[in-house]
Amino acid sequence: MQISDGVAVITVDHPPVNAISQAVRQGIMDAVSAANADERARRILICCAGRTFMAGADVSEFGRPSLEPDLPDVVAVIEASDKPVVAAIHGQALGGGLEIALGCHYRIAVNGSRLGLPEVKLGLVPGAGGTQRLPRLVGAEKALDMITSGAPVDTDDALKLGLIDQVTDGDLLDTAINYANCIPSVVPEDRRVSRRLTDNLPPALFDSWRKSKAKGQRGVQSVQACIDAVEAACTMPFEAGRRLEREMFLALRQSKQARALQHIFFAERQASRVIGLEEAEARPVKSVAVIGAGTMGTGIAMAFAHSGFEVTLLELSAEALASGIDRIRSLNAKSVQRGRMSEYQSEAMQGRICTTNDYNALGNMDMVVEAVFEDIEVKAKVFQQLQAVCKQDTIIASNTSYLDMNRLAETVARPENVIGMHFFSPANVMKLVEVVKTDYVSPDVILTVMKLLKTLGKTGVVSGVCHGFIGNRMYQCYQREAGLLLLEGASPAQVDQALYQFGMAMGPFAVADMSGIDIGYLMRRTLTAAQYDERAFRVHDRLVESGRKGQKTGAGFYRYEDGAGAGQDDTQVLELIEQVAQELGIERRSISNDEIVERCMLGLVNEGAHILEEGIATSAADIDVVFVNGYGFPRHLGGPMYYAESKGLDLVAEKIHCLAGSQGSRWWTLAQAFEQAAKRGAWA
Ligand code: 3H9
Repeated sequence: MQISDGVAVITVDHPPVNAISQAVRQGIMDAVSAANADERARRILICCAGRTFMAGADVSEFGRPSLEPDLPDVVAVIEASDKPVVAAIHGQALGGGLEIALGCHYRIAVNGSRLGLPEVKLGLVPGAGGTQRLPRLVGAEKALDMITSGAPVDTDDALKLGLIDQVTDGDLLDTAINYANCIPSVVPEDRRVSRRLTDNLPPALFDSWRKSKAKGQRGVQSVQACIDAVEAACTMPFEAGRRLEREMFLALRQSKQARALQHIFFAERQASRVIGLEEAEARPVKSVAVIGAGTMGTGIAMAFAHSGFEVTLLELSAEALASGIDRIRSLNAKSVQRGRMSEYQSEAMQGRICTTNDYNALGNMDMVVEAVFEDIEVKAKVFQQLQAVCKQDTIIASNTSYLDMNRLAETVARPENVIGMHFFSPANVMKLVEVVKTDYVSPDVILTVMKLLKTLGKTGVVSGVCHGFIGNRMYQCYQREAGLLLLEGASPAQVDQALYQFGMAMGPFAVADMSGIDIGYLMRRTLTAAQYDERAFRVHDRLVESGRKGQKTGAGFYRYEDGAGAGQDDTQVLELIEQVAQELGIERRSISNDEIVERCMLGLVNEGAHILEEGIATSAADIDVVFVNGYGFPRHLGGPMYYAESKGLDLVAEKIHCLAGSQGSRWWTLAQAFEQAAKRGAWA
């Protein structure tokens, strides 16, 4: 603590994000007491060193016994301070960080800071008074929105809501000290937020939030607990509400869901720290081009432009280019309509995308991402044209979902500049990108791409080269089991429902209809019989061959009437399934939903273990990140590998042995990595 111009400045300095560890809690508590006792100080300021205000409680402490002082007590000491306390916020004030700021009597923030209570995303309720103080400051409905979504607000909104008192573009410390010297020297009663009254909202309103969140954040316990806690703020005195919040926090902290969500939180961060890049140096990327104005190309161009990059979109056909630009305009218009973007942001973003049909315009590009048709010959031709015009060190990335990136890299003179980037559709929305590491790629290129993805707000996961990389290779095994279950007696609706109830965003047949069954059909034409189980996909293939390609043709596994999004069961499909089962001599039987979920999960996990053994994925946690961010796997179950570990790897391995007995060993051989992990009880 330092005294500056009559203000006791308490600076938290705990890199990288000032997470509120035991030492930080103790330090703040002691410093507030010392400042109150120090005659030189008339006011107190809490600020942070480094890149951000406190980003929350130290999540790595959650698995261990609690250490005093507890955060709620620290916040109570701040709020009870006789001398006025000002929080000076920059970067992010999240979770416990915002709760500390709510305990302060005044809040000032640097323009562009973000404030929020993201605990729900970690399977928790805010545990240091956030659910009780926020409704008293910004109103119960806004608090419900912020706490159940976990989404932060920016300084414009925070000011409008009364969450902060002032925004500054200047030097935070100077401005905050001046501000502190202008506030009353005695804390006005309503500046202690816990003393304020809350809104008197009707119970029906909380019930309607419960219902709507039960749909939107299906199966996530912490969301419902957050609503209960905010309701308590509206119906109970502060102290009773705070005690209830604390009980909920402590109970949820032990929950399986919280552990799974925290696993994914750390796994996502670990995925970006790629082993072997310690000596690498990232190349500067200022100019970017995207080849191909189809759905993927335009989505990728939007992702770059959205993050402030100037993008050149190349397409040879004027017609395709025009329709690509139309697509960008209409997607932006929808975002503006939904309030996700302002008119101004949309215009500015579109203004950053320029178009060309001439490869010579790409001479100065630092990076080019090709997103043309998924065919190695077509892509190789694009690579030839690129190497003729690009600089020596231009990074050439290929957006591919399964092609052999080593072969593609071999088609150019500088394969060290070539990398795979498997974006997921829609590429401007989906966070996951598999970064495909060829045998030739330079570590500098991998590092550059991983850093770039972070700038784009994406989660990159490095994958080795194999057909389908991590995600699609595993997903094919999941689809295989779903396909076989149809033949053995289930219907598409039963399989989809069982997996939806398990928590998947959509069932595999609804997904196939949505993305087009013909995509998998064309991809399978590139495989040999040994690479997949033809039986499992025979119904898919027959549907495509009869013109039923999914939603786009009005029929696939389901029938879609008048363009309706939700499909209807179709007796023709059920008959086709029975016919194919008969052809293959598969006897149909009654199948339980539990068996459906188990078979599909085992299919995923068994392949995941082979992928680990072959070194295609660096860790089981990386696989989890792929499935949670790219395939609609429920985040609160932590990803397929974590899910298997939580069930007991020895039990899961035993089930795979049993399946090898009943289904044959072709797809059910246990990887050695699995045998070893089962003995350890953990993947690593
Ligand atoms: C809470 O507050 C509970 C309270 O209500 C009640 C308590 C009683 N703890 O993401 P980055 C690490 S719950 C520990 O790459 P960015 C992270 O692992 C908490 N470590 O940076 C990484 O380590 P490494 C509520 C944390 O700039 C490094 O910091 N708060 C924590 O892209 C850099 O992280 C949250 O949920 C933490 N709380 O993003 C906020 N946070 O370098 C969680 C980060 O070894 N954090 N680390 O891999 C975030 O959302 C982002 O980290 C943030 C910075 C936006 C802050």
